[in-house]
Amino acid sequence: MLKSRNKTLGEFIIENQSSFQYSSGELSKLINAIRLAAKVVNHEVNKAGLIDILGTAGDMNVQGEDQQKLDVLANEKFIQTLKNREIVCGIASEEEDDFISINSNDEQHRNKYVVLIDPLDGSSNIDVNVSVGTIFSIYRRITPEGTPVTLEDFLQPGKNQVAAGYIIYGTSTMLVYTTGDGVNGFTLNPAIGTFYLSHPEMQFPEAGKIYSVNEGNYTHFPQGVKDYIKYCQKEEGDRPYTSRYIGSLVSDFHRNMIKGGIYMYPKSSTATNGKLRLLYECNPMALIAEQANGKASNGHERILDLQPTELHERVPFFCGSKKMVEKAEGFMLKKA
Ligand code: AHM
Ligand code: MG
Repeated sequence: MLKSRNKTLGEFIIENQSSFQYSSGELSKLINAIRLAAKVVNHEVNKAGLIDILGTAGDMNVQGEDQQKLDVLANEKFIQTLKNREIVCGIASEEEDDFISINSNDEQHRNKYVVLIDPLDGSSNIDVNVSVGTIFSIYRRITPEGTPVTLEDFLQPGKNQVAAGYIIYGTSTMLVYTTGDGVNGFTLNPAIGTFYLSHPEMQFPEAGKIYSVNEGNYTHFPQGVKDYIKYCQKEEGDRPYTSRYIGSLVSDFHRNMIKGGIYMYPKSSTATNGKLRLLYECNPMALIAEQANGKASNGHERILDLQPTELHERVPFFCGSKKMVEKAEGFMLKKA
């Protein structure tokens, strides 16, 4: 038996396949495809600093190919990998206006899963060498297998997710995911291109001392949010809390899960539903949060209970250590 700390992601997927309720191997293949695309995108992200040397977006590279923006490239890599392996019946992406239906007439390849993805979140951080991430969410389709997917297959409440995860391209590259049985984190050893289980059974501390919000928007926030921020800053008990905001959801979430904290992207007078997208940003992070003993809310309701109505809809987002999210909700209940 391998020591858990030496386990590779590949070994972990095989070992845990049978514990998954619909175990047919399909979900394992899907996670494997995401693992592969993650390595490809990681390679591209690591070259970002060389863009002026290798050519900027719109330029031709030495092979005579067009240079692409990294978020466009990441989108293509994930979609290509998932399509080529014939393991999903549909894909929705932040980078695509509409969902992509993948039809296969082959009986063997009548796939049940749809994937929703934000291929490169926080991409405005790339130019300044700050961590970015990929977020993914997986559902079983609702419509019958063998027929083309419809919008209904994608507009499922987050509680129906069978798996969700993120990749963080940071000081090291990590893949963190859940299939509904806890959250595990794997770190890439770039020398040999293998992910190792480095963070087994990740858990949000019950309470924390970090709040993450874009305070530049403070004057536009609802009164309840302003009051909660003032509470975080007040000199009392274990406060003031520390303010940390990278502006890259995956990185802010990851730090808060390890150290204890709350991430907030509230609605404001200039953005009535906030900024983040329900289907491929908030839902997957909410599932991971709940599986890691944290909490995710739109300020009043559980994110995972919300019935989506549009592919790219936005939602206010409060996510992190359970006690902190509950406290923030308390302030919003008093003053919406
Ligand atoms: P993006 O999908 O365009 O990258 O936007 C999502 C990102 C999140 O990662 C981050 O938390 C947030 O936008 C930052 O927004 P702001 O600059 O408004 O604070
Ligand atoms: Mg995004």
